[in-house]
Amino acid sequence: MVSSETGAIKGRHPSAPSSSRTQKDTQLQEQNRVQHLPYIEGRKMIGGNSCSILAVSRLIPGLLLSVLCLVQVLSAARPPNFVLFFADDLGFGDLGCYGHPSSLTSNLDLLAAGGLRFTDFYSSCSVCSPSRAALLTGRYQTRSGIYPGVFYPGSRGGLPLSEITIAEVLKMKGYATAIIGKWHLGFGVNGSFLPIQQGFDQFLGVPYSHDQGPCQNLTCFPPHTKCFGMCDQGNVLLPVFLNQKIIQQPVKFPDLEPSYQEFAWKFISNSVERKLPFFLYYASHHTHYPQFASGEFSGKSLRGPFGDALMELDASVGWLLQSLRNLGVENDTLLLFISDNGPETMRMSRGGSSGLLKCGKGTTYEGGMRVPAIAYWPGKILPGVTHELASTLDILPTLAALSEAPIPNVTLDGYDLSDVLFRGGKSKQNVMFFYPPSPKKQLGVFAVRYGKYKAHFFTQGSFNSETTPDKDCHVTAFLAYHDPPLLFDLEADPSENYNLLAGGMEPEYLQILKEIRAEKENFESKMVFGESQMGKGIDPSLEPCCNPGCFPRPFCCHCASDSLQQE
Ligand SMILES: [Ca+2]
Repeated sequence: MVSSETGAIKGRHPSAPSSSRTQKDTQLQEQNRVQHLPYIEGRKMIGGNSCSILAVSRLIPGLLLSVLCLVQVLSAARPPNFVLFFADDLGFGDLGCYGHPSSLTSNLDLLAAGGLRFTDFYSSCSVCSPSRAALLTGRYQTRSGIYPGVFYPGSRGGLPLSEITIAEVLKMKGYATAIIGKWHLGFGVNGSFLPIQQGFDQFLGVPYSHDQGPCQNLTCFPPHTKCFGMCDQGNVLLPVFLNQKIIQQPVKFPDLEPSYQEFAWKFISNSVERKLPFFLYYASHHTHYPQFASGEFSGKSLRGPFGDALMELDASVGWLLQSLRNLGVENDTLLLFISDNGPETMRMSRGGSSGLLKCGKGTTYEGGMRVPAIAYWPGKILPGVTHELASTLDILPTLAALSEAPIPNVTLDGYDLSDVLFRGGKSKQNVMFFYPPSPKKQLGVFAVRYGKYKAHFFTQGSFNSETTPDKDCHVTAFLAYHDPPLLFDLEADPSENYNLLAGGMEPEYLQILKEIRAEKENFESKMVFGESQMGKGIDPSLEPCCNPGCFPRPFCCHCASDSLQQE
C-alpha cells in the first residue's frame, strides 16, 4: 500500500480551467495552461527537475543543493525505467479520483494526487485486441490489420511479427522487458504470436481474454463463489502461460494476482540488481468479465464483485509503487496507468462505469473511447490535472524519446508527450480519429475529435454497451450515417447530449465542420489498411492445450496443477 507519508499533499490548487485546442483558441489555451502543485510535502526529490524546484524554494542549504544537483547529473545518463499498467474494461468513471463515489481506489487516488491525471486521454479502439495493438505499436490498429473485433483462442492470425512493439524499441537500448497479465494479440501455431516473439523477455499471464473459455465451474472469489455466468463455451479452458509454456489449465483465478506480483517483484529486483533499465507491461485483467479476486479482497469492497476486483487491481498498483520505492528506483521510473477501453455495461452493476460519458465498450461514443490515465514520476512530473488531448498511440513515441531509443521507421500515429508530462506544455496533437471495432475502408472513421469538438459521421450501438437507459448505446441502435455529422462541444457537453447543428447551421460551426472534413479526408487518404488478421479465420486445433494430442478436445485440455510454478 502507498504510505500516507509520501502520498501526503498539501495546498493543492484546483485544476486549470478547461482549454480548447482549436487554432482560434490557442491564446486562451496559453493562459489556461495546466496548473501544477508547487510541491509535494515529504517527498524526496533527487532527480529531474528537482534542482530547479529546490533552487526556487531557497530553503535548502547550498551544499545540499549542490549534492542533489550532482546526483541529478550523474543519474541523467541512465535511461529511465517504465512501468505501464494497462487496465481492462475500466471506465472513465470507475476510479475514486475520477469521481466514483464508492470505489475504494486509495492507491490510484494517491497516484493521481502525486502525478498528472489526464481528463482527455483516449484509447484507439473500444475493444481489447485493437486497443492493445495500437498501444504497443503506436499505430492505429487498421495499419497492423487488427480488425474486425478481437482474437479468439483458435485465431490463425495475430499481431504481425513485422510490427515493432514498445518492447522491441526498448530492447534496442538494452532494456529488460516483461509482460504480466493479458496479451490478446494472437496465439497462432504453437504460440507463434505470443509476446516472447514481440520483444518481451518474459511473460506470465493469459494469452487472450479470460472469458474466452468455459468458466462455470471455476472459482472467481474464494472460498467458493463460482465465476458469474458461463463465459465462452466450446473452447479449451483458460490456460496460464510462463513464456511459451502452459503452467496451469484451467486457471485458478484467485491465485493470479499474487502470482503476478511475485513475478513482477522478481523481474524488477533482478533488473535493478543487474543494473538494467526495465520495461514492465502490467496488463491487468481483473475488471474484465468475469471479475475475480483473491481471498484478501473477496467481499471487501462497496461495489460488489466489480469493486472487489478493482480493489485488488488498486492494491497491485500500490504494491508496485512500494516495490519501486523499496528497491530505490521510484525516482528513476515513469509509471503510467491507463485503461484499454470503456466499461462493459452489458454486465450491469458487475461491469464498469463511464461516469458522465455516453455509452461504453464497443462504441465510438466518449464512454467507449475516453479512458482514465495517470502519469507518475516523482521529481519529474509535477502533480496536477491536464486537459490536453493524448492517447495510447502516444506511449511508444514518448518512451522512445525518454530512453533515446531510435524511432521505428514506420508510419506512427502518436506524438511524444514529454512537453505535457514534464513542462506543463501543449499536446502536439489536435485531432483523434475513432474507428469502430470492425472498421471498413469504404466507411472510414466513425468520429473525429478536433480540439474541443467531436463530429460523429457514423454511430452504432454495441451489445457490450447494453442495459443502460440510453438506447443509442444498445445493439439495436443500428449503423446510422449522419450528414451533416452530429457535432458536440465536449468541453461544454462531455456527455454528447446536445448536437450543435440541431438548430441549423451557424457559420461558426460550418467553419469547424469544414476543418474537420479536411482533417478526415487527409487522414483517410493516407491510411493503409493492413491485411485483416481476424480475416484469417479460426482453427480450433490451434487452441492452447496442456495435453497435446489428447482426445476428445477441448475437454481433455485439463491438467492437474496446484500452483503457478514460475521456475
Ligand atoms: Ca478491454
